[in-house]
Parts: sequence; structure tokens; C-alpha cells
Amino acid sequence: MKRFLCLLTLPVLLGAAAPATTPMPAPANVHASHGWVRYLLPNLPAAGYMTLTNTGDITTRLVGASSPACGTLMLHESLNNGGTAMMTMVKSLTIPAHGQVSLAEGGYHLMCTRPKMAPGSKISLILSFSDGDDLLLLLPVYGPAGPGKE
Ligand SMILES: [Cu+2]
Repeated sequence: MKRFLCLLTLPVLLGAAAPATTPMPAPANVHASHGWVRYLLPNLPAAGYMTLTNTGDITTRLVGASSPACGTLMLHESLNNGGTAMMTMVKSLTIPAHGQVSLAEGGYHLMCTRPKMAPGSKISLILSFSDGDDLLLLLPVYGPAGPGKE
């Protein structure tokens, strides 16, 4: 309980000591964690999953993705339409300030249309954001069972 109180008190003290000018909001700053790719077969699309965290004060949007290991890399959303699994294209994905968005099985994912990869390897990909930032990622490739289930 004591520690909890300290955490609450600190920002108040800092706020009191700060000058009266409005601080500049920190720009959007997105990083990815728990990223991986599910590879099935050469003639089937591979899917990319990860958690995107924005530590900045400004909301941003994921607006594009590309990888030399994919044909086209698209942003998709899996939907359950009355018991039928479907996927739709998503134009952009909002990552709120100080927020998190998960690309996970059954939800948002990156769709790698013509995969050139093998399980056990890593692929590079670039995510582009609406504020002009690019994020370069190196994601491990797993087979159908995914990570931690071999
Ligand atoms: Cu898809």
C-alpha cells in the first residue's frame, strides 16, 4: 500500500514544480512485442501477429506494411459471420496514445500473400505509421502450431 501511494504522489509533486507552460506532447512512439509469423505452406498466405504499444502522447495509425519475404503484406481482420470465419481488409489500425493493440489469432493480423520463408527462420518487415514513422521488425517464423507448442 505504501508503494502504491508513492506512485500516486510523485506525478503530483512533479506537476507542482513544473513551470506554467503547457508541455509539448511526446510524439507517437510505437514498438512491437511478442511478434511471430505462422507459416503453413508455400501456396498459402502466412499470418503475422504481434502486440503494438504506443508510448507517446499522440494517437497514430498503422497504415502500411511490407516485407521482402512476402508478396503483398496486407492488414486483415478475422471475423466470425454467423459461424463462418471470414477475413476483411483493414485500411488502417489506430494505436491510441499510451495504448496497445493486439494482432492475434481470430482478430487483426498481417497477411503475407506469397510467403518466402521457412519455420525456424526470421523475416524482416516494415510497418508504416500515419505520423511518418517506420518500424523495422525481425519476426520468428513458426509452423502451424505456433510458438511454444512444438
Ligand atoms: Cu488474413
